[in-house]
Amino acid sequence: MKTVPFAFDLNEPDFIPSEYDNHIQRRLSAMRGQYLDKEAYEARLAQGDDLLYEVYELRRPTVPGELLHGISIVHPGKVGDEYHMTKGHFHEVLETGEIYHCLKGKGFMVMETPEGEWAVEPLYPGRVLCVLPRWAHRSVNASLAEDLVTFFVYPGDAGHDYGTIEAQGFRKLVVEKNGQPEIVDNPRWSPPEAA
Ligand code: PAN
Ligand code: ZN
Repeated sequence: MKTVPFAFDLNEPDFIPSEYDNHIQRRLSAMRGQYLDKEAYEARLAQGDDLLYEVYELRRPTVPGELLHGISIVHPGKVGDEYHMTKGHFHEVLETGEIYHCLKGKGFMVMETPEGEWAVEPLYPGRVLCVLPRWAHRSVNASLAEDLVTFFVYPGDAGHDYGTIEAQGFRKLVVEKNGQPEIVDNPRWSPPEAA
């Protein structure tokens, strides 16, 4: 980790940072239980454990005041009707937000609060998205041809809570219908008081 101000390049066409501390690769097997169509998931996994998305992190100390940042790349594809997506999470320190800047591709950020409020925002090159504190977030690549590439930055002490989302998924799913992305209800989801 650097102790003096630093800069790096996001080289086109892939936007892989010229420097990074950590490279996370999430494969299909890491997404068990996240896609609604379990049969389609198992059938695809039987064909191979494909790489679905990658994160290049510039690490910083996990303390307030630091800014963690990096690049998230969701590769194109579907499991059943659902587009490739990140696991999604709440921040462990719920009152921390995040900024995303879309650099390439076409997709959506699916968001929700612990109280069940939801929002889905389109992502396209040049678009900047502010995920407010308390909002869980998942990026979805709605192109079947191109990577979805975003730059993100969030507080050093935010941490990640994946378990809450793993339990029943997000309230909304992004699926392909007649060749177009559509936002639909997740039948596995139930309101917080009934959960
Ligand atoms: C991002 C995400 C990244 C991968 O850095 O961590 O896009 O998504 P998952 O962490 O949900 O697998 C972020 O939101 N950090 O807080
Ligand atoms: Zn986050």
